[in-house]
Amino acid sequence: MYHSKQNQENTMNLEKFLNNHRKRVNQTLDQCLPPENKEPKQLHEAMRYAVLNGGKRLRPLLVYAVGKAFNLSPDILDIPAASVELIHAFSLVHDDLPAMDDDDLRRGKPTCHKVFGEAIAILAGNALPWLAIEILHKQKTLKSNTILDMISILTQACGSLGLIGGQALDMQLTEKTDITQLENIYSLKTGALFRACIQLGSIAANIQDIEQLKILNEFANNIGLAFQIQDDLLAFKIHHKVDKKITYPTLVGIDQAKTQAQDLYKKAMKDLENMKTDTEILVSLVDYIMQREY
Ligand code: GRG
Repeated sequence: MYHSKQNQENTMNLEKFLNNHRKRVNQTLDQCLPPENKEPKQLHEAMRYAVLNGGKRLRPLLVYAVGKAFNLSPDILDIPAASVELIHAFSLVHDDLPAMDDDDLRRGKPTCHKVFGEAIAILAGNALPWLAIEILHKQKTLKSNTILDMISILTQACGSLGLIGGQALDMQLTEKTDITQLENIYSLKTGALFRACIQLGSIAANIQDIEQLKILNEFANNIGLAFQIQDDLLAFKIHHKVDKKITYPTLVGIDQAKTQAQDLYKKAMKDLENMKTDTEILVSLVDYIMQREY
């Protein structure tokens, strides 16, 4: 009885959190992206299309959820949360290009290059991380040192030792790739941005406790890897076949991949139990991410 009432309450709290914070980040993104009627109009239209065409906003939600665990007011995190989403949007635009995954659809709509052509899509993707840095630099709420740290976190997460490097390694995958190598690629291509989200939240809250920061980093590693394995599994479910590409399920089989994703999510939950703060929303968010169907 108590448990079901508690679960109901947690679900309501999560729903409220998702709605409020998605609205916040969408508004911030809308405000910080250049308007479509400003030259170069087509480029700006493509940037806005790539960012504002839906998306679950999981990375910004993670930033806000970490902030909430440390009692931070969300307005402090609007710009950091938006900046990480801009980088994510860049990675998706480029990932969809013919030279990469060559996808026609993203979030159920034609990909950026299908609508605007390859050249504009490349430029729109290129412009987004620069905008992320610019909005962080311009914002007035956080201290300059905090902003510099945030810029450093994002540039590292984005660069050749982060998601771009992970993508480069991903393109060199062969049948000889083993699971350790694949996990390393996932840790860069997907995990780097998840780690950045957690770091943005904890830096904004000025958390110095090394133990707590270590736990949060471990938490980010666990959900980052679990999320990418789940993404592989969802791609399999949608296409009813294991992709030609080497992914987690192609290396270990569907059942083993499912077990591994579940184990990682459980580890992430355990990490949260070891935090000294109120992680209720983070727990519910992990639960929500675990159950996602797209
Ligand atoms: C600079 C040429 C060049 C490439 C950029 C493309 C790239 C580097 C990195 C790709 C990273 C990538 C696409 C990783 C996959 C991560 C992933 C599972 C994305 C889907 O995330 P969701 O489900 O998407 O959060 P939504 O649509 O909800 O935002």
